[in-house]
Parts: sequence; C-alpha cells; structure tokens
Amino acid sequence: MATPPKRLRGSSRRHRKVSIEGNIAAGKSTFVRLLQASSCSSDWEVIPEPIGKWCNVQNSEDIYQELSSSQKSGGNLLQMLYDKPSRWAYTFQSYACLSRVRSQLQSPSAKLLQAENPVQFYERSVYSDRLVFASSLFESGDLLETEWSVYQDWHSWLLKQFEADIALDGIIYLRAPPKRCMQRLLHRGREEEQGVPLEYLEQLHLKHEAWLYHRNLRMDFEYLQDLPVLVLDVDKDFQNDPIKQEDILEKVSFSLRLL
Ligand code: UDP
Ligand code: D5M
Ligand code: MG
Repeated sequence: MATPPKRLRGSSRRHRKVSIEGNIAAGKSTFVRLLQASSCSSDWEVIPEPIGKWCNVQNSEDIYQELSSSQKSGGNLLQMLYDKPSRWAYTFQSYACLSRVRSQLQSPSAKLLQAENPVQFYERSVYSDRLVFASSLFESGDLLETEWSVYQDWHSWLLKQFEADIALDGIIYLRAPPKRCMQRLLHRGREEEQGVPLEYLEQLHLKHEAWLYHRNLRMDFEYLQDLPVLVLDVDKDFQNDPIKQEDILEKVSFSLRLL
C-alpha cells in the first residue's frame, strides 16, 4: 500500500475502509478472525461477508442472522447459483450487490467511534462482485450479454450515488494458488461448494491477479486504479503459525499507517 489514494470519502468520515479480497477459501475469514484477536482490535471493526443471507446459514454470533424474505421461504441462493448458474447468476449478483452496499454503508460501531485510528474491514466488496464474479459469469456464458449490460448499468449508477460513503481507502489481497484454495475449500466442507471445479477457482484467480497484482484490469471505477493494495502471500498456512501471523499483522499495521 505505497501510494495514498485519491480521497473520496465524505468530509464527515473519520474512519478508513479496507476491503479484504481473495479467491474462494483463500483464508479471508480466518484472516479477519486474526485481526479481531489482535492487540489493535480496539481500533478495528470487521464487517463479515453476508453469506448467511445467501445460503440460510444460521449462526447465533452472526450479525446478519436476521432472516431475509428469501430465507424465510427456504431459498438458498448460493446453492441455486452453483446448481444452475445460467438461471441464477443475475439474481445472485443483484442480491450480492444489495447486501454489499448495505454492508459498506454500515455506520461504525460506538466502540469504533472512540478509537484513535478507526478502520472498518470488509470481507470482499461491491468491486469484487463485479470485477471478479459477475465478469467471470459473463465470460462463461452464465450471464447473457443483455443481463451483463443491464447489471453494469445499474451497478455503475448505484455506486456513483453512494461513492463518497462506500469508497475504499485500501485493499488487502490474500494471494494463494488455486490448488491451495481448492484444498482449503474441501477442508472447509461448505455443502454448497462441493461441486466447484478447479477451473472456476483458476478463472477467479486470474481476475484477482489482473485486478490486484498486475493491476492491468480495465474498469469503470477510476479511483480504484490508484488505490493502495497490500498483497499478502497466504499459500503457506498462517492459521496455525504464530510467526507468520505476527508478520502479517505487522504488515497490516504498517500499511494502515500510510493510508
Ligand atoms: N485455512 C487453513 N490455513 C490457513 C487459512 C485457512 O487451513 O492458513 C482453512 C480454514 O480453516 C478453512 C479454509 O481454509 O477451513 C478456508 O478458509 P476461510 O474460510 O478463512 O477462507 P475464505 O473463503 O473466507 O477466504
Ligand atoms: O465464500 C463466499 C461464497 O460465495 C463462495 O462460494 C463464493 C461466493 N460468492 C461471493 N460473492 C459472489 C458473487 N458476487 N458472485 C458469485 N459468487 C459469489 P468465501 O470464499 O468464504 O468468501
Ligand atoms: Mg469467508
């Protein structure tokens, strides 16, 4: 995260917003648990990915435990997406975007308002939805040309309306080879993902790499081009390695000081 970003945040915003990006099962949720357990956690707040809303996973500690209407009728959109992507890709992207915008607009907690250097971390963002997932689903033919055009039109318009409030100050990219992600995906054993092929993870990996590593992805969101990105190699296990965890936390703290 070397270059400070162009400031887009509203004048009233004191806290910084950082998105944690990475392939499926790269280790994002594990990483945010590490942040929450760190000594800096009084300055940090984590907004988890709203996956409970998508697949009806109930968790008493989940801040998104409130049932949505699709959950009340028993819908599991993530399962439906994986079972029949051509039917559900567009619906999934609309719902994913809605839930991410809600997350990214969430006010800081009372605790965070007292913090000296407050930071909100998000597990993924409205940008990965589009630049990684929706774009891949379009390339695989699961989003039709018309659906992709309609999606891009309202996505750009919506984000423009909320730009000052949802704009990120930085990104942390958890980088891992697709084979490692596959190994972790199988180990995690989330039911809906059991049929995910390695090729899909490879496709998502290429999108992440172009966007956040090579930084040569063309996009509609100009400020993202200059956004500081901290790349963390998470191929080797960090979940059970205190030395690697310390190294990661040091890099995160150092990068945040530059924002
Ligand atoms: N995991 C692991 N070692 C690591 C990071 C993660 O074994 O260094 C495991 C973790 O316990 C989980 C799976 O990999 O079973 C996927 O991790 P997570 O849910 O954090 O990934 P996400 O999809 O959120 O990126
Ligand atoms: O997993 C989150 C799960 O949700 C994983 O199966 C990918 C899927 N996901 C997340 N966002 C999208 C979008 N926008 N389109 C399609 N699929 C999506 P995790 O890796 O734990 O974050
Ligand atoms: Mg996760």
